[in-house]
Amino acid sequence: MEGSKANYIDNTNQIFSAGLTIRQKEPKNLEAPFDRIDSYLTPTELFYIRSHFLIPNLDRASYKLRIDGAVRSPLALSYEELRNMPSETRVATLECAGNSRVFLVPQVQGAQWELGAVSNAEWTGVPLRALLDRAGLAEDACEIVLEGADRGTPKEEPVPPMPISYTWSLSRTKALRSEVLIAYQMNGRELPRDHGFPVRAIVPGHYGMASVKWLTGIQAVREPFHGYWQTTDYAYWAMTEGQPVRRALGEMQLKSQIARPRVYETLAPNRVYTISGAAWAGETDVTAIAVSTDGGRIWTPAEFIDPMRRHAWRRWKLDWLTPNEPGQYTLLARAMDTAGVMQPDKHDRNYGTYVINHSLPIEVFIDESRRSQS
Ligand SMILES: Nc1nc2c(c(=O)[nH]1)N[C@H]1C(S)=C(S)[C@@H](COP(=O)(O)O)O[C@H]1N2
Ligand SMILES: [Mo]
Repeated sequence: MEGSKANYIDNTNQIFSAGLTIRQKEPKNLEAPFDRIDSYLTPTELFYIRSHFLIPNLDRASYKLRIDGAVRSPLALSYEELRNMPSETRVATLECAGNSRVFLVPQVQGAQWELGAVSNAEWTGVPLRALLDRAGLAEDACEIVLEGADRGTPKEEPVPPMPISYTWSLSRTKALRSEVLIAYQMNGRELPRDHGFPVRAIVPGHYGMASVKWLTGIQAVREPFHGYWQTTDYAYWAMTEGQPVRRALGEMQLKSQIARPRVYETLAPNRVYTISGAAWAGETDVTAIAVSTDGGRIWTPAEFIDPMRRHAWRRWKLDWLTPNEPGQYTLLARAMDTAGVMQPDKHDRNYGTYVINHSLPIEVFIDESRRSQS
């Protein structure tokens, strides 16, 4: 295999984990080491993996992508045909809606993600819009249902009456936006099996559940789609006219996370320590980060490492002269977007066990015994 990453990914396209944390062995749910975000793009072998069923084994030669439903000319594309269409490459951050769940008190059900169910990569593929144009999307199609090849019976009540595939629908508006890709490459190489080989959707700005892996079907529908994943699983209580209504999750909410120091790290007193992290948002841009080292009383602006780029995270840093006084200190980071909206300081319970985008407290210890170390 070509390239310097050949030692991580072999020719069967399986990732040899180099630093991912197992949250669930089967199906495969692995967390990225968020404290190691030294590069803007997360190396493919360190990108988090979130799967609901066993990973399907698709092969390029027999692969077909169906585009049907409310379209004038349904079609089925082979891998080669898809590869021969004009492609685009763009950077997008994926965050699982359950990222940071371990910070919820009291503890809730679900994978106990810490900070690493988020990663950033460069994706190459065909805009979904080009495929819908080619098939002739009907005027009255309101949603586009993306279907993956993985199947099974979910365990959460209410359990569907038969095995189901992983599906997610996008509004017509989002599906036609230029950023939505039907991707076959990640960081300049073929998609690894764990990340959707041979083809997946990438829905920048939305939580990860919309970026359907092992994509085999694209179906335009004339009625809103109410599949299991977006009603029972990834849904929340929205308020419309004073009434709570159940809605599918969508846009990622504004969030910053501290990567270093790590939770409960011990640091030397009276020494400059560079606090660093990353921040992202869904359909808006992150314009400022403030950091507190005293549990939220005083806030200091941090400096961005990466430029502002819609749908991609921005790493940031701040030099902190650690206190002379040993003890426990609580670090917080708070992002602000273009509209001046600030990251919340509490989890919104209407999101249940998802959308944990409040400022997460990182407790560290200033340790006297580290004073003498150089
Ligand atoms: N077919 C299929 N697509 C899927 C999933 C899945 O289980 N099956 N998981 C979704 C969820 S919840 C997330 S967060 C992202 C994770 O993508 P990754 O594993 O490449 O990080 O994939 C999404 N796409
Ligand atoms: Mo997710």
